[in-house]
Amino acid sequence: MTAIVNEELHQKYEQQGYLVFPDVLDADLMQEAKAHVDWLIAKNPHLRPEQLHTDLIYNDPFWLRLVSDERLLDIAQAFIGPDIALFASHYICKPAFNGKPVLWHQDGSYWPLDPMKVITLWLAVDDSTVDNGCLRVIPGTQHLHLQEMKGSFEVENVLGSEIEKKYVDETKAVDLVLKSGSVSIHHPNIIHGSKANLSPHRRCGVTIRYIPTSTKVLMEQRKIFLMRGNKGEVQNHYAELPKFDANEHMSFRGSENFGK
Ligand SMILES: O=C(O)CCC(=O)C(=O)O
Repeated sequence: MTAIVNEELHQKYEQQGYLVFPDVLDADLMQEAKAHVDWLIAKNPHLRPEQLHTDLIYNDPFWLRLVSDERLLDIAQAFIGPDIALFASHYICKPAFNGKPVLWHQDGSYWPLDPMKVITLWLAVDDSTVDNGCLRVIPGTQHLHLQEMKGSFEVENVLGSEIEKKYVDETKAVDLVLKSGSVSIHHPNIIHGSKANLSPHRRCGVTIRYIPTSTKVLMEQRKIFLMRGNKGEVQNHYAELPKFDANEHMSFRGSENFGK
């Protein structure tokens, strides 16, 4: 379903710093995404499933096919305009019974972007519920300036850092309960996180960070992908799409033609 982003939704995003778009991607594609997560986990036994991070995307046609989906780009375009690059993407897959929490943080504090124009789409791969550790946001905190995140290791957690507790009023937190294939978006300054997964159900979501190509990535070694529109004037480093190789990559619908 193509999401319609009207003026009312834009205003809501301005006020809350997040939005939810139900049923964006179809069940067939989500089946492929689930198979992809299983494939990635099997291929990377040295990584925790919460840590299937951006480094892996450069040689992964299915991952790139997923984040280039026009339905996702249409949502991104409504917030950052028609010239779109992918800056980062990360599967945060919390296994049943011992999935780690993500402590409260602001994304923008970790990112070398100038200006900090970026939209995160969070795509539910599995159904994401209160029990299995869905994403939680504190509406309105997108108006807080970016703070320095502090190292935090008291409890095992995905990022190893968090925002100082004085900025967090957990009583205002909203749980983003999403069915597989649904999407939430959030602002780079909003305070958000998620609890541990102690339930018998896996909770996997993929973060997708899109920037307008007018945003400069201040990190020499980071290559980004042009997803839609033009590269424009700003000198960023662009990666080519990998060509599908059946010996190396996960097969998916249309994979034979990917990158050709
Ligand atoms: O998936 C999660 O639980 C946390 C995601 C997150 O922190 C993000 O999208 O920035």
